[in-house]
Amino acid sequence: MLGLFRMLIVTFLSVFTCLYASPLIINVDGRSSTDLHGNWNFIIDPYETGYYDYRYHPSENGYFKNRKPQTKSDRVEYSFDSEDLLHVPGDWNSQSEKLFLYEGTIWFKKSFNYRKKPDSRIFIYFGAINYQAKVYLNGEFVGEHEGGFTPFNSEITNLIKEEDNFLIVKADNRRYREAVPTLNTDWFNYGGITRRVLLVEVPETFVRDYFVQLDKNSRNKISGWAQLDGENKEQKFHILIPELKIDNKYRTDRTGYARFDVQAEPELWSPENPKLYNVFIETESDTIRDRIGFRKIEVNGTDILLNGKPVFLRGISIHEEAPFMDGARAYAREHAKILLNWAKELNCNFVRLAHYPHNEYMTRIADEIGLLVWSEIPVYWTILWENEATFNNARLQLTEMITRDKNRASVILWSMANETPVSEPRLQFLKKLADLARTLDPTRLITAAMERHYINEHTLMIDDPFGEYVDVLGCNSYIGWYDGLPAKCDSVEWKTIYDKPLIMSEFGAGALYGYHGDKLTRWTEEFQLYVYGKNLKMLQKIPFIRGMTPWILKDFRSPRRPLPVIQDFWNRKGLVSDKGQKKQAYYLLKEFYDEIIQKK
Ligand code: GCB
Repeated sequence: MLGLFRMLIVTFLSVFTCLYASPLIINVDGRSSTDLHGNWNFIIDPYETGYYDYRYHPSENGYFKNRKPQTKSDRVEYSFDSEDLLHVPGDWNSQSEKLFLYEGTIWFKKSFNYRKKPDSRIFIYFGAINYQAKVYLNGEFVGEHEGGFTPFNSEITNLIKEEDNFLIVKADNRRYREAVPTLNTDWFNYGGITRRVLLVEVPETFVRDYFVQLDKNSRNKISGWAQLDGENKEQKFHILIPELKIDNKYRTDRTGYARFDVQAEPELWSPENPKLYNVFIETESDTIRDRIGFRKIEVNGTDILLNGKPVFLRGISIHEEAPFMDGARAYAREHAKILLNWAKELNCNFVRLAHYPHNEYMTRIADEIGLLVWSEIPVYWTILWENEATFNNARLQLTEMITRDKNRASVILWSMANETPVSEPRLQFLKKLADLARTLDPTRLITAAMERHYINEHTLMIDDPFGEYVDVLGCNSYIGWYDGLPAKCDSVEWKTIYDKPLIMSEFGAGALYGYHGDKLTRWTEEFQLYVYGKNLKMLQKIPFIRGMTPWILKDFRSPRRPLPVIQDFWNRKGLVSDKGQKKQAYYLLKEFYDEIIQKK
């Protein structure tokens, strides 16, 4: 019955969400694939001339046809064959000065040859394109997607040739009011094919998706499901975990779906012991391997329990920007490694991946090196709560985030929103998202970064009505930066109406690395240090606090931050500068976290 219910939901979601793309394939690392990385041709198209005709109707002969003059008299007013190239994956803003602030459409083209096995199927997979994408192969439309931070794929089995394929992608990063995020954010709107592009080759019937996690209610049981895709849906399959001597046999139903429960006593995953197991799902036609950790996350009153024991989340917030690149969207495994190792060095056991789903490299590496993860969707600030298309888009991004990362032990929290103003339509919107998240993944906790308000001069109250629907309260607060001076922290008391744990999901202050002065001179490292010192003292007095993710690991680009010399379009709240230099507050937080570790 449950299986049927789930199937109906998944079918509904995939029809609804993937109207113009195929249902998402997970664990692309575990499959046979070829990347299309390298230099791509491109055309900048601010008026979308390559898409609309002069009556603003979609044109049948857009740039995706890649037409070439056949005779010397032919008129073709575009060409991909310029010397200018853009590297994929990568944002365009950081690759060309003239594209630095560009928001609009760019057409990309890549030519390739590909020899596929006779009976296999081929999908074109994009890790992310910001923000809207249309994809064409050999002149034919194959899929489209909206949302800048989640993957999608389209089947191209019947279109791909052995030679002279041309893949054309229209990427459009214009911001608009109904979008998720909406027009105003505090991060840089990097455009383009920002994550990897793969040709994924799978057998005719393959394991498209699966969920393999420790059962919510038992430590000795691994529960989950698998979903096949293809003609031959009813198959025998095995779950194999060789290290645990598990080889259990099951059978999928006529929809290709099967649930399973496996009795097992795995060594539990934790930041101190990030144990991962090889897990194989082997069907009659396909075998997929993943590296999966097993752990339990739950709440009890104001405690967060990891594997049954209370845990304090020593965290830091991170934007997905490449270190040492003068502002660029991170796209490589190496970038993820550097960012997460900085967090490790800071004595963190937890990271908040703000304000959108990060590259899969981040959650994979977090699994490997032992960092707990808060993952969120860009439902940020002033979303249009009453607009159906906006809700559908948020729902799609949430679904894709959970679909991709639901087997990562590191991920413990799905966050629904950041600093969204309280209202009834917003409450309904977020409630529906939280319900969906729990349906898609009953094993993890739900949170959101909420606001708080003063009930008198010295008392801050967390009573956001959405607090009722989360497992863990998140709260952003900037006492000493936007709210008074640092000493104000001494007199502030925190209260909540909820019996739930709190993660202080943001606090911080801007400082230019190397700029010094006394502790009351804004933008100095000393001022930032002072803000941290006072906040850390205040936070220790909150009886229900169980974690924090100060804002933020590294300075990041933001068009909201124009102050010359100091900001120059950088948000300077990083503990590490854009060039990787550590500011004074970095060491204070590191020491603070070390003391927590020592006290354990
Ligand atoms: C916030 C936002 C974050 C901003 C930060 C700031 O509350 O959640 O996205 O970047 O403040 O620096 O003002």
